[in-house]
Amino acid sequence: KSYNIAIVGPMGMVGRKITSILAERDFPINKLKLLGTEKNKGKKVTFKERTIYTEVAKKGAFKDVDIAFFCAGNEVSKDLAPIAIEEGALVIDNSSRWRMDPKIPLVVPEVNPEDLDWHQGLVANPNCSTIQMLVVLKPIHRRYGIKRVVVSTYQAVSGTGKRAIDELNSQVEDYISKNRITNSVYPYQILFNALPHIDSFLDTGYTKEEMKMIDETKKILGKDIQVTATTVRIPVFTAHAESVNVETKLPMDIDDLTTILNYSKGIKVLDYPGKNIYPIPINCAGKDHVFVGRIRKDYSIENGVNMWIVADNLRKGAALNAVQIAETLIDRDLL
Ligand code: 11C
Repeated sequence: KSYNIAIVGPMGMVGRKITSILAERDFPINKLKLLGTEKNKGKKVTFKERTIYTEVAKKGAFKDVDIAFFCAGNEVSKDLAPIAIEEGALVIDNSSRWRMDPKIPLVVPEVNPEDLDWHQGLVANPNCSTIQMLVVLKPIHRRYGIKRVVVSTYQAVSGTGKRAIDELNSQVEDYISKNRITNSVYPYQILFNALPHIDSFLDTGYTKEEMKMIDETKKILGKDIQVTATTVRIPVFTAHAESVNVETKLPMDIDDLTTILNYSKGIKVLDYPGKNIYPIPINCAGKDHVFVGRIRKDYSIENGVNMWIVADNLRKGAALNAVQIAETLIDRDLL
């Protein structure tokens, strides 16, 4: 069987990635509709030797669509996703608009595929930094029971979008040409810097990105798990890195834990520190796995482990996870 697929926001970074991942994975597609803004109407996109022209995302466009990937931001998801559902499409939404709605499943296929069973027409894709952490936390939680997680992130500029990639590139050029370095996307120069500031600040002093990691982890893994987060932007183009400290209920043997992670779906352990082998963003960009290394006992508490988790934020953190949600829905006969 093959499906009619729509991508809402096809010219953005995640939209383009979804198109290429659908082709790479030979997703069973009958018709692919690329639905963008009025301004981008008629843009030519090549998909598996076919030429597709972008159309406008609007009411009526979803009548022949089985699965619609939304990656055009919160406003578009808020306004258009309910229309798409009404017209018969199953929506997989990359925005944060519907994630915390208790009636909406928030899914990482390796972690909670069973939550797809209660979908009512829309499945939400979690935030990129949450997805990669949860792929690693799930097998730990299943075996040892997680009490608390302390995470600090080192996030790539592509998480902000194309403008931020351009800004880092132009700061590199300005530095080399000895020009004055200017910034507009971030409040400070990002080149040679680290900004403890992703998304906007709330009255509590936390950022929205930090709260996404906390709230989404609780929704997916369990509300009893305590989570605290500090999210930081660094001058890397692709792949987010995370230092994660986990406290468990049961004692962990580090070798056993490493074996469990090695055999878990979607994870690759890279952990030979004596040989300088550990995950780094440059090597993880463009890959599908979540990479974990620097796995070591936390001697400051009874049952604790520290680790370093890296994954491509545009692939597993966004487009790939969304496509895997679609594949899992098909496997579980939930369309
Ligand atoms: C970043 N995590 O790296 C953000 C991007 O809620 O899907 C993704 C925001 C989201 O800036």
